[in-house]
Amino acid sequence: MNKQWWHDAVVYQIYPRSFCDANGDGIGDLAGIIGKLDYLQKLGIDLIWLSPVYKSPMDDNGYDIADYQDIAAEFGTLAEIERLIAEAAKRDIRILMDLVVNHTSDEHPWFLAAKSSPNSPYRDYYIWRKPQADGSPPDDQRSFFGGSAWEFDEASGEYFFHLFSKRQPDLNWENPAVQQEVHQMMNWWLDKGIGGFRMDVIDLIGKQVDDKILTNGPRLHPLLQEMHRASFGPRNVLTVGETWSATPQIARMYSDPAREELSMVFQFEHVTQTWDPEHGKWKPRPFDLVEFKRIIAKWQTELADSGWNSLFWNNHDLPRAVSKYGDPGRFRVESAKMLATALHCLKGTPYIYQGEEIGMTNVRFDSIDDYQDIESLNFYRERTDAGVPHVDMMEGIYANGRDNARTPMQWDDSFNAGFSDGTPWLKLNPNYRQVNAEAALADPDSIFFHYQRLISLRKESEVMVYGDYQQLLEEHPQVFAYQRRLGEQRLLVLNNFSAQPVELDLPTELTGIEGQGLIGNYSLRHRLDERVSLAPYESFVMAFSLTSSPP
Ligand code: ISL
Ligand code: CA
Repeated sequence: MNKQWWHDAVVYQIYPRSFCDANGDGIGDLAGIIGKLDYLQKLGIDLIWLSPVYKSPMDDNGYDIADYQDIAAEFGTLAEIERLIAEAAKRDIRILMDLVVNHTSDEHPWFLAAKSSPNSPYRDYYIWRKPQADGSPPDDQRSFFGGSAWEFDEASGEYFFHLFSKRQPDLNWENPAVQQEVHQMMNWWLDKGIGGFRMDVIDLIGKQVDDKILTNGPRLHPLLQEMHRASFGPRNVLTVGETWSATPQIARMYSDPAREELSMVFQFEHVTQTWDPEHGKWKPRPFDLVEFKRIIAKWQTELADSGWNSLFWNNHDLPRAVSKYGDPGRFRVESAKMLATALHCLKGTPYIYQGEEIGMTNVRFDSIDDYQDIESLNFYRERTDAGVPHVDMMEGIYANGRDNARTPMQWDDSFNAGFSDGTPWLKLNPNYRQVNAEAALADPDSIFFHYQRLISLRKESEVMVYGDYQQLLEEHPQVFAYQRRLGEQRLLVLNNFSAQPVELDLPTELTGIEGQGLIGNYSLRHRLDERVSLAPYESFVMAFSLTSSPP
């Protein structure tokens, strides 16, 4: 495998609205992020994925872009993002911009022009279709945010297509002018010295609406190859696509370097595993560790030789890792560290979502009025109108609503957790008095320093970056165990995913092994006996070499 600089990199995702508010208007901003770069440098990360900061009416918190080459006033200015790029570079941190090009905002000048007249050269930048004979939408395609994917435009008597909110019209990627505009815009950002792009719902750009093909359309990979050629290809940056529909085979198409598409993609199989197969995220089902292990093993082995994995527990759309997969109560600290170890020792590029490094948890607000997320609010309205009881909807929102990830970052135990001097745009999680960055930095044994150690291990350990993956104890209902192997080098990673202690009989080839304890959330282990006992959520990593420690 050809080595790439991002193979041993760790990415930290910032949701700017919720990170740090420097001017007291209740909304996080670029100046706030710049003020926290020393904190991120201390953590040791290499890149920041910045969720969108572009000019936007904020119908979907910036995932509705009105100008790709300007910054929303509430976040700052172009001069400030240039300062962020430069200040980050001083600390060896690069910025990944969020590329949202499946759709724009309905306030983007392209859409305003498109809407102004069917003869506008911009009309064909979007997807317009005539109504059916009875005036109804062209088909029954639903939007991911509820309701029809078709919105009627009175002036022209046609419908336009939107897979997200009706204020996020989908771009028409079959139009070469759209492709060129996007490539130019990407180059404009690349010229500013950014580290690459995270590509929002990129698997949708090859859609063919008349044939009801949305994801993985026939033009998807050619479009990405064209994008690679026309923009980032020669720049040596990191590109990661958000691809809900990827199978390992498809992920190899995106990320096999020989195909010249992307560095890697986010796959979501382990996420949707916890959703109801029929009703989706609003009807969660319990986490099944054995199934989870099967999914991870599949991705680890199928992308072993060509392609590259990205590794994540959570992001700005998903619930907090420790609430979903660990124990947000009694074993919050232990389980947060265990989850970190389990993920960071896999092969791929790890992503940390802001607050994960201090073990932030999901939130439970009583009233729907305390929620802001368009997806949660639309679904709440739609389903309660259809008779679903309030309490049932709230259970779905508590488990999987996007605002879980978006409550303000908890910096300290002072007013508003040090996030803002004003009124935060979204209420805080009340646990900020205990769970905050200041407390974490004051405690050498904190989750923060556990992440710091995992990140620095990645820089030191070749087997952690390039070793192959070998699943152990496949059917064990509580323990996630695996080995990484590179030449004679081995990493053994054991994680108890439960609040119950476990007595483990290791495979004979592992018993009696002596090595070096690299990290642990209870203690370091340098030797394995026949039986290994793991405390609640205990996890440890041992490095050994086949030559120095014959079985
Ligand atoms: O989590 C989701 C699946 O139900 C959706 O909330 C989400 O819309 C989907 O993951 C796609 O996400 C991306 O595109 C959206 C934006 O709202 C998300 O924040 C973004 O990550 C539209 O741009
Ligand atoms: Ca602000």
